[in-house]
Amino acid sequence: CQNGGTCTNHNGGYACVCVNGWSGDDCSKNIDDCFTASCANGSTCIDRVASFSCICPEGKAGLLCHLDDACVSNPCQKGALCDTNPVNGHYICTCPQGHKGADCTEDVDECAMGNNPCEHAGKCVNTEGSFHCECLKGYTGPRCEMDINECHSNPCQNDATCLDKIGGFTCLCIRRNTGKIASSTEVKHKIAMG
Ligand SMILES: [Ca+2]
Ligand SMILES: [Ca+2]
Repeated sequence: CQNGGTCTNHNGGYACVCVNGWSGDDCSKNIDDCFTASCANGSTCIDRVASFSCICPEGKAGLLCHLDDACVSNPCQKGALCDTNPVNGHYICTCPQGHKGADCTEDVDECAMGNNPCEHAGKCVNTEGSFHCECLKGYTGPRCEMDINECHSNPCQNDATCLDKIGGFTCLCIRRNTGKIASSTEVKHKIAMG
């Protein structure tokens, strides 16, 4: 007996008791479930073991393709994905980032979600479908995540070493007479003192 059928001994032979979905003397015949299936007109029936599937034509949905596909009217906005509920034919929108709501028409206020998405105390500004950050002096990047390198333009003169700070820089000058390192503020101070 094939496909999980139960074999029973008989006088001079055997009999198979088949599990659901199979038939024949040795249970090798897959019952054509499409024969009695109720796939709606225009759909294609696929026979399985003790079951069947209906492949729906464009515009139809549901297990039996008997429902109108609500996604046909493009109810999901802003480039959202539309799926059809197989039980009731209603649409389900999967919204892209930045939008929410049943039809994805509502803006997500990223600035009101708790944690500030902008780093280093940058100011979060909500926009339709997105947001942006206004960074404090010295920071840049979409999330103010980068410390601007103010030494990048080589602002220090006479081979002094530039020390990047937040929103500024300091020049470390080697004083020729002592060999000691002085910072730019110290140098300015000395100049002011004469
Ligand atoms: Ca937004
Ligand atoms: Ca800096």
